[in-house]
Amino acid sequence: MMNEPRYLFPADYMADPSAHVFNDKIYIYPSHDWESGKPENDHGDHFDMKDYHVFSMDSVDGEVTDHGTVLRVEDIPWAGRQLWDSDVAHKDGKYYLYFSLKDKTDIFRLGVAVSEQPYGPFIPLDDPIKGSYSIDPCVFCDSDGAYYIYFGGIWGGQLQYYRNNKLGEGSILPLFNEDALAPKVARLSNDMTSFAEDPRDAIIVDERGNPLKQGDTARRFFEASWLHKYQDKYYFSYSTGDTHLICYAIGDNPYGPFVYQGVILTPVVGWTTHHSIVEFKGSWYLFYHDCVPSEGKTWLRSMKVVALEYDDNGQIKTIQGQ
Ligand code: FUB
Repeated sequence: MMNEPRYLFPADYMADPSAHVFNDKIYIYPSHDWESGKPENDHGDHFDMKDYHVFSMDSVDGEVTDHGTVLRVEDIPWAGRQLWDSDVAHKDGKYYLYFSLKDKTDIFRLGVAVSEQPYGPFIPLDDPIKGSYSIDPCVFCDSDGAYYIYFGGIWGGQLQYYRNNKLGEGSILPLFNEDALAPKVARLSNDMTSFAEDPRDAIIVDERGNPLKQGDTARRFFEASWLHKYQDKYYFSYSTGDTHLICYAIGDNPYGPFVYQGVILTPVVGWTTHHSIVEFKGSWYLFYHDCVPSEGKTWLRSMKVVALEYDDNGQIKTIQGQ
C-alpha cells in the first residue's frame, strides 16, 4: 500500500499521465510540458508540447525508466501544434497511441500512432481519425474485447464549437440551466484506427437521472475522460476544469448514462487536473499531476502516483490534492 503520493520523474515536467499494465509492468503515457514562452490564455496556448516520452515501472515504488522520445510533432504529417493528452491501447501484438493535436488549421483532432512495443517508438498514421475532434482521448477495452474511445474538452479543448459531431452548429457553451456538454464515446473499429460508429454523448446524470447542467460547475464535465471497470460497473472519471476537481460517475455499460458519485481528487496546485486509474497486482492507483515542483507554473506539471481505495459499496475514497 502506498499512502503518500510519489513524484515519478523529478528530472522533467510531465502531465496528464495515462497508466496501463502491459506485460506485468506499469507503462505511463504523459504529456511532455516545457517552457515554450507562449503567453497564458483561455485557449491553452501555453501548453505548447511538441513530443511524447514513455515511462515504465516494475512496481509503483520502484525505479522509473524513461524510454525517451517516442513521437515528435514534426514526424506527424497533418500536424499543426500542441500535443496534448494521449492514451495507449494494446491489441493483437500492437500498441496504439491516441493523441490530441491541432491540425494545420488550428483545429484539434485525434491522431493514432502505432508500435510493436509498449515503449515505442510510435509511427503516426498519415491522417487523424476521420470525424474526430476536440481532445483527451481515453481508450477502454471491455471484458468482451470491444474497445471504446472517450474524448472531449471544453474551452481550449474546443468541444463547445460542436453539436451532433459537426463543427459550427453550436459554437458556444450551453447556458447555465441547459444540459452540460457531454464527453463523447465511440466504439473503435477492428483495426483500431477509426471510429466504428458516430460518437455518442456519454451523459452524466444526477441521482434523479437528470443530465447535469452547464452551470453545475462543481460536477459537470470539462475534460480528461478516463474509464475503468470495478466490480462489473463502469466508472467514468473526469476533470471539472475551472473548479479543479477530479470527479466520477458510474454506469452499467460503456456508453452510460453515468450517475454522478463524488470527488476522487480535490484541487491540486496548478490550474489543470488530470488523472488515470489502474489496478496493478491487486491494488488500485491514481496517477495525476500537480505544479508544486514548478512553484505553481501551470504549464509545467509533474506526474505523481498515490493509492486509490474503494469502500465496501464501491465508492472511491476522496484523495486530498494538497
Ligand atoms: O495537457 C494539456 C491539457 O491540459 C490536457 O489535454 C488537459 O486535459 C489538461 O490537463
